[in-house]
This record gives sequence, structure tokens and C-alpha cells, in this order.
Amino acid sequence: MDSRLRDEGVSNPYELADTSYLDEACEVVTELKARQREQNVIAREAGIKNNNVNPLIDRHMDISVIKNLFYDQNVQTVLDENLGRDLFVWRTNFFVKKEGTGDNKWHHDRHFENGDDPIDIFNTDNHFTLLIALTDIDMNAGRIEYLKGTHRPIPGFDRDIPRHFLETPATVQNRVTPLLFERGQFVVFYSSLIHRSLAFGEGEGRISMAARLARVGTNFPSYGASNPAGGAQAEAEPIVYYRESGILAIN
Ligand SMILES: O=C(O)CCC(=O)C(=O)O
Ligand SMILES: [Fe+2]
Repeated sequence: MDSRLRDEGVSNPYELADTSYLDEACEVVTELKARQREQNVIAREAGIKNNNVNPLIDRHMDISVIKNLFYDQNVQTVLDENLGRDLFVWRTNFFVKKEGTGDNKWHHDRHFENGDDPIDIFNTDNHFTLLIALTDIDMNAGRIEYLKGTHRPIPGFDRDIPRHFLETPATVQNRVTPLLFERGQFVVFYSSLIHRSLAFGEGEGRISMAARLARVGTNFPSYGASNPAGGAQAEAEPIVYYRESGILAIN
């Protein structure tokens, strides 16, 4: 088992065995992003709500250069050796950052537990994120950061917090760690690990693919799982986000 995954909550970076899909994958994502922007513009100009399905979501189902990433020999080995067998993908999304793109606040990716069970934030058995860099992601390109070790309880750091938050809590300030990638590198992390990405700075644009993984037998909630925070911060995410149509068994 990767000792960084065990101790920090995120694995070391690994390289895809086959990087020959990356250029085409980037082209496809750039096109999907342009389509999303167009849909937003049309809706805004018409003064209506954009009701289109987000074109960037779950394209591992129908676009082979995206789907193929999950069957890359090195991805398969890293999953097998660190997270075990019987995993499925239930969601993919792309984070495209370029001139003008803002930040993604601190958050974790643990959206639900199992069916309607409450979220068990420190359960490391069933929910994971696989993050693949389709381009380099350096310090200035909207870098990704994580709070080292937040997959486990940390004395003095209360996890009854909003799902998304801007300020770095003082007790974990010394745990902020950049997660830098070269094109074609990937990591896995426990979905409870707190992470964020900064606004785009300068240089080339960058693209990441985030995939939500869960263990076979893990069921979607009937509506959505509330955040353990309680109160207004605990708003459940509605069932519409958990599309059965995004499920792909990967090992
Ligand atoms: O790539 C990013 O900017 C954010 C990634 C992220 O939040 C995730 O992988 O869950
Ligand atoms: Fe995330």
C-alpha cells in the first residue's frame, strides 16, 4: 500500500501507462467546455434557466478516450494494490482552468455513505477519488491543494463544518500541501480528504478529470445525504446528481 495514501490521504503521483489518448481527451473536453459556455450564454440572453444536462458530466460512458483511462494498465494496478477490487465509477467531471477561472473552495468528495445511511466521514473503505491530469497542473495553473491527513480525525479540528468553505482553519494551516502534476499523472485519494483548487494564475490552461469511485454494494441515497454539519450547512444534495446512468464497473 502506498504509504502517502495511508498517512496523508492521497497517493503519490503515478504515470499513465498509455498517454496516447491525452491529446484527443483534451480536445474533447475543450469542445465540451465550449458547449457548456454556449448553453449558458444562450440561457442568459434568453433570460431563462439553463436546463441542459451539464455536458462535462459522466462522459466516461460514451466517449472512448475518456472511458479508456480507467482501463489503463497503471491505473488498474494502482487501484488494485491500494483500493482493492470491485470498484465502480459513478461520476466523472472535468476541471478546466484558464484565464478568468476562479477557485474551488475547500471541500471533500464524500457525497453519501451507503443508501440513506448518514455519512461516516472517516470510513476509508468505500468512497475514493481518482484524479488524472490531462495537462500539467503547476503552482500557477489553478493548483490543487489538500489538507494532509484529513482522511483521519485530527485533534482540535472539528469536521462538523460546511461542505464548502473558503478560509483555511487555523488548526490545519500547517497541513496545506500543493498537489502538482505533470501531464498524464494521476493520484487516488480517500474521498474524505479535504482539498481545493486555486483560481487560474498564468501560463497554459489546465484540465483535470475527477472520477468518483465506490465499492460495489454501495447504494445511492434515495434523495441525498446531508452533511454532518447540521443546520443550513447540511443541505442534502438531491438525487438528480446520483445518476445510475453513470455507473461503470472498473475492476
Ligand atoms: O482539479 C480541480 O481543480 C479540483 C479537483 C477536485 O476537487 C476533485 O478532484 O475532487
Ligand atoms: Fe473535489
